[in-house]
Amino acid sequence: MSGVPWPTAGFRVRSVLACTLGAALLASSKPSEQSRIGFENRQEHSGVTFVLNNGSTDDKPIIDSTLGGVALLDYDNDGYLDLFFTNGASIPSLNKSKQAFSNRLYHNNHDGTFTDVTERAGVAGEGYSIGAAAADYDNDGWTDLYVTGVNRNILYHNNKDGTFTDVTQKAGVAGISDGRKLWSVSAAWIDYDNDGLLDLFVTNYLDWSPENSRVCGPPGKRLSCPPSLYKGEPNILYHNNGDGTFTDVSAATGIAKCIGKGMGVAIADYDGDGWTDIFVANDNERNFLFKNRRGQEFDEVGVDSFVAYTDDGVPVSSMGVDFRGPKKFHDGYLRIRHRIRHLQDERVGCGNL
Ligand SMILES: [Ca+2]
Ligand SMILES: [Ca+2]
Ligand SMILES: [Ca+2]
Ligand SMILES: [Ca+2]
Repeated sequence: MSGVPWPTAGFRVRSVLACTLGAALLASSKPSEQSRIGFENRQEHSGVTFVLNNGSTDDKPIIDSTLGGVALLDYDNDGYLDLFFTNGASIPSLNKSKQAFSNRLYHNNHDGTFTDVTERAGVAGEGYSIGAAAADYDNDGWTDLYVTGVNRNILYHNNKDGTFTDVTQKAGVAGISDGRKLWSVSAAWIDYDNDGLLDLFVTNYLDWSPENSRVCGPPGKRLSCPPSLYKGEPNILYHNNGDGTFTDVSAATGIAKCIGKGMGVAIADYDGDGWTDIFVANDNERNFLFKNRRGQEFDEVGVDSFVAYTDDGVPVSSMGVDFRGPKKFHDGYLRIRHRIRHLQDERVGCGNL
């Protein structure tokens, strides 16, 4: 697309690249006002030296293909977004046994450069980290940080002085369900009950451990095994109690009964009823759309809303997700209504994937 001369080739662009429909229409209607957005790779001189290290081994365990995560947050309230990266760990120990596995926080210097402040901030992390989500969960005006991972989830409280404190245990958001740490991938801060306090939704992926790790392909030519070889997991919803602690309300709200292979999560009030809903992108399983019932419980309505499957009626390897353009979503899923309808009689309930 970058080589297309836009005003003269606008029609061709629209024909080939449906994803750029809006931009192409703009180009054809107001060619003189079109904008060109260009990007320049400035990493080399930015001071951002982070290198992702998945700690993979010759057996290619499936965890090595699911990181890493990044969060943009203004942790020091100077008006400039700072950068946080998650990183892997040794396998099979799942420990950050060397600095190359450290998560990293970079302070934005306001001049296009960044300074690594990980050690001072105290956010190098533990375990095999995957994702991150930043928000001010205690409404003190300073953005806090939640890190997901295979064997360790961490909630960092912002101390307002450039440092963070690991408050995971006190807060009760370790990602443990029925005494077992689930492999967490993504997280979203959401005030699902409209009480003014951000609650925490965590997606969980596969029932993987170093002990049950499968191998695929011949020795010396191992490939990452497909997720179908592992059981899925329930997601977790934590209610913010307002005193620095959270309560796991996954069962009480109906979230826990839906077993999937959760990767990405997006939140929005898609039906405009004033209660924020949750979409979970499941890897090679049907996606979940959790409709919020007035902050009390959730109904999983993915199939009924035509967002569980593709327009071919099959699940795909859903990973990243975002809400955008309600009219576009509506039109798109109306088109697939008839293809999905036949599945409704056969569909399985949550917990039976
Ligand atoms: Ca900042
Ligand atoms: Ca805070
Ligand atoms: Ca809340
Ligand atoms: Ca809603």
